[in-house]
Amino acid sequence: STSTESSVSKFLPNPKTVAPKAGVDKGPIHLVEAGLPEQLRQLGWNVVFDGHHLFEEISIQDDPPIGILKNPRQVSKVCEAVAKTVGSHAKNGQLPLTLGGDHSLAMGTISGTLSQYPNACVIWIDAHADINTASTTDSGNIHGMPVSFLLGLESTIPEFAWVKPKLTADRLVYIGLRDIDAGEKRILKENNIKAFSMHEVDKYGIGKVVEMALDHVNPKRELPIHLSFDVDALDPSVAPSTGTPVRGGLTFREGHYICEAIYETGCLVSLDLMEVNPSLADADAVKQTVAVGCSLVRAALGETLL
Ligand code: 4U7
Ligand code: MN
Ligand code: MN
Ligand code: MN
Repeated sequence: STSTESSVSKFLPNPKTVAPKAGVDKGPIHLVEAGLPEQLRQLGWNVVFDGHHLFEEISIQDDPPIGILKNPRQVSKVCEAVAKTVGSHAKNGQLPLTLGGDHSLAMGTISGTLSQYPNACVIWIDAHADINTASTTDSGNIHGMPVSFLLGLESTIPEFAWVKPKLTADRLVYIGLRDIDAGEKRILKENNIKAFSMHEVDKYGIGKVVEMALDHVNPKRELPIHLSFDVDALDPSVAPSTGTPVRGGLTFREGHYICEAIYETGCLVSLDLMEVNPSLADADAVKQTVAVGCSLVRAALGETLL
């Protein structure tokens, strides 16, 4: 086996109540049932599968909106639990793999990663910037907001006071953006956040874009990396079963190249695969999306073509 033998992966879905469109909670179950744990064992990983976290014990019945934010207490509590779980696995020297579920979970996973690796950088692969604040969001969907909480741009909501913003703008980079709200564009500019949209992917090619992204957040290739991969970064023809598809996305190979190149740095310490939603498409589309999701995770965890 490779350098991965003493590492461990784990899997966490999130509850239905967090998903603005029902069904995103079923994504993780499909990925596991497609054989992802066994596929990672084949790559030489010692996989510890915690089981599916349904968070029934922290299910909140009465969770009225705060402003227009949907399910705020439930999302907050689940993310806090995820932060603890991810943090404790990281502390044990394990590499936490979190399968979502919606991308608000990254508030938890990245908080957990930063608790063990305070100098970690975040590579965020997405069609969206997920950096709305309570005052800029039009949808009230918290999966469009996690980055603003992690950066401390949104600190007005007491229910989310547990999020200790430890991420700095210079340790965050995006690849794949193509659907950014006006308020988000302003936030990206004001905070000088580096982003490679699909325009840059077309212009420079994915190899150069990943190199530039790494040069920005991790110039010496020595800092720990948290990779948060929203499957909607891929083109909808490649990954159709997701809640907020946007045309003009990454190809199958571009998505995989990102994962392979980050694995090659040897710096990956934590990995999210988010927004697989099996309820939103026909059976073939679900199968295709689940297969590509498993394949991306394998690529990030060391599967090579040769
Ligand atoms: B995802 C959006 F308005 N920006 O805030 C919003 F376009 O995790 C989309 O990237 C957010 O899938 C998408 O609701 C969140 C919208
Ligand atoms: Mn996202
Ligand atoms: Mn997205
Ligand atoms: Mn989405």
